[in-house]
Amino acid sequence: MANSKFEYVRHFELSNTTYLLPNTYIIIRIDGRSFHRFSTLHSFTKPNDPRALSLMNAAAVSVFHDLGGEVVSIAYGVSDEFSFILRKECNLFDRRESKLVSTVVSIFTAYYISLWPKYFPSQPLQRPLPTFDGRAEAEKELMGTLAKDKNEILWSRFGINYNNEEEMFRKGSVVYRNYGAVPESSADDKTDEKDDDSEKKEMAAETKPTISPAEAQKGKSRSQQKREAKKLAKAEVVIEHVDIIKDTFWQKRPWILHWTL
Ligand code: DGT
Ligand code: MG
Ligand code: MG
Ligand code: MG
Ligand code: MG
Repeated sequence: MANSKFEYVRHFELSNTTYLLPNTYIIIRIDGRSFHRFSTLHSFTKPNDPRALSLMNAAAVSVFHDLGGEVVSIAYGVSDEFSFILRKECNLFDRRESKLVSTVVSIFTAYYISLWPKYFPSQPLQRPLPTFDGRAEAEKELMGTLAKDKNEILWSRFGINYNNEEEMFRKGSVVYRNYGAVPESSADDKTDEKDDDSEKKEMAAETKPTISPAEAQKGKSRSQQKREAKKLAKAEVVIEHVDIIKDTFWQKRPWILHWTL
């Protein structure tokens, strides 16, 4: 093709590669393809099927393990969607968007299918098999984005009758590496038994991190920081159903946003 009249084709191939902005969080959002149909076909309970959500969570945990501890910082899931936040410093695939998105979607789908019988022992997987789409966004600030997502999902998509539902249904699922041994579903994260209006207002407000990266690392030498980051990369991956909008979630887990590799 070189030096031929078709050489112009190369131009389009090259311009196809997007490198995501360095030193920003990468958010990879995956979403079940035609899950309206898929959920009916597999008799998911309405509106929330604990088996289906637990399977989503398990597939998300598998993404953490498959990619290793230095890639995904935190993930948030609800319904047929999961958002994976990659660490700012992540340099996997030179931050090429298509490689990152296709890899996460592929890992997630593979585990969703292979783990299916564990969560749906009496419900064989039917065709069309489950598939997911994916897209990437690069974000300077993380918390506002998650707040927006959650706000949108909870209020505009599902309505407001969520105060009486199970934690997993109301709050979605958050997946992260538990470096700091935060007590499971700690009380502060749960104190949100408010009326719909005040909660709605709170969710609409953009939350800002209350600990700066400098503060979180205060008094630590570079080598100490590196040691901690290494330990963090091996820490256990946990699933919680807690409020991620409030500052307390982030204050108690400063390593999620602030620890650098
Ligand atoms: P898409 O994403 O454009 O390919 O199309 P859908 O059909 O996946 O639409 P989407 O993602 O906006 O909505 C998710 C669908 O999945 C929605 O119809 C509800 C269904 N779904 C998700 N989780 C559950 C569940 O736990 N139980 C039931 N019954 N349905 C669920
Ligand atoms: Mg969709
Ligand atoms: Mg979908
Ligand atoms: Mg969806
Ligand atoms: Mg290859």
